[in-house]
Amino acid sequence: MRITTDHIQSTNKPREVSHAREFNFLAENLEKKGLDVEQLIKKLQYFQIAIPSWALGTGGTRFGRFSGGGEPATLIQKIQDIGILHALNRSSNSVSLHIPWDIPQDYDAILQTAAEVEIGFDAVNSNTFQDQADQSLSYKFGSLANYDQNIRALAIEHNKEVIRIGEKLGSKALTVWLADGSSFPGQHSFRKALQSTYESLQEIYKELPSDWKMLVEYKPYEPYFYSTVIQDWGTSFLLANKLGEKAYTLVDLGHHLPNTNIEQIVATLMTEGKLGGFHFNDSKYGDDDLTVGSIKPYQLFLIFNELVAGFEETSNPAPAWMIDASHNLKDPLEDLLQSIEAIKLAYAQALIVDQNALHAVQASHDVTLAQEILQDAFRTDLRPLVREAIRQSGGAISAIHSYRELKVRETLIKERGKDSKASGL
Ligand code: LRH
Ligand code: MN
Repeated sequence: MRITTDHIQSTNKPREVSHAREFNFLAENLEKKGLDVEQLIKKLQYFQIAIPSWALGTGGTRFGRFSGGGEPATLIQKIQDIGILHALNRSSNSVSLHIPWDIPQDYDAILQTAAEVEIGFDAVNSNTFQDQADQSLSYKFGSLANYDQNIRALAIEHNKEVIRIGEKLGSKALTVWLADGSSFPGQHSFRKALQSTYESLQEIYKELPSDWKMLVEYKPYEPYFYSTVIQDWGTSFLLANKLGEKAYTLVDLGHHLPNTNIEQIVATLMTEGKLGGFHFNDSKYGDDDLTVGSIKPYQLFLIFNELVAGFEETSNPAPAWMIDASHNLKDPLEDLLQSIEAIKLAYAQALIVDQNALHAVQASHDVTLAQEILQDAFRTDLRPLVREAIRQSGGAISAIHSYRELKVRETLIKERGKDSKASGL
């Protein structure tokens, strides 16, 4: 199914008057505060979020998976589905592939389909947390950290293969998330596992093209439940520093122990110029991979407040903006549309924070006014601004409503059947 401009215009029509009234009222108030609404709109339009190729089908847990039908069974269909998202919200112009879940078969067809729906290729992800059917050696006890040099070599070669695949698609970054760890005290040597991981990453780093980045993703636990080699931002940062200037830390919002101050981690990494990217999602307990902003929208705002200030005050390069979620209950495309809107809203709220006023009250220890400045931005309903930025880009005023009124899922089920399954989590 292709979403056309006619589709967008027909579903926008009944909303244009109420949207224009809401937007004009908001724009007037923002200009009264000295904000440049046109510039805000440009920044929001420029902000694009990559869609994970592994989250276009229904996700599940060990307790079950309840598929919704019409899922993309091929990489071509996945790119077409991302094309549907991008046509609706003009905010998701790239895909982040996971290898081998999404090994391109026909590069020309993939690149042609992607070009037709204006989709590019963001970071490619390696996978040494699962054994492939024809794999001779197992990653059961680790990959880049494995005691067995042959298993480490196999995992290193896989990461080099993923870089080669990414190069053919125009990707510029490799994301390395290692499940490697232990589930029982004494199972492995923490120091040996870290040293082996570093040496293995060095081998992969040597293979990186000059204009590529390596994004080192950390996670405290799962699938191992006693230790993870790259368990926290400090370990990822340590490795990225030792590896070199092309290596950075990737922050997956779900990869933090309860009550971790993630916005402070973001600020620290930006101070060091080592914040490489995000996997946006939300969570209540563990790595729940829920819809972005569905549980902790204030934390998401505080993270973007550090990002906006950090862009002004540090030389950290623009990070990779990616979603990493799993859709166990919602229609995957609706879930992604909601996540993207939540990310753009948090960015918009951070853009209207008066950073100079905030610095002034911080310097004068006026703690009360500091909170007033932040919460005034957080409590300003900026949805009309985000919608206007999308509308001016040719997108839907309300992506979710247009998605439903255009009966996209029903059409995909007709085209692909109720039982088509997407590869991935
Ligand atoms: C690990 C993770 C990682 C991906 C996987 C799909 O929990 O966040 O980013 O490789 O999910
Ligand atoms: Mn992730």
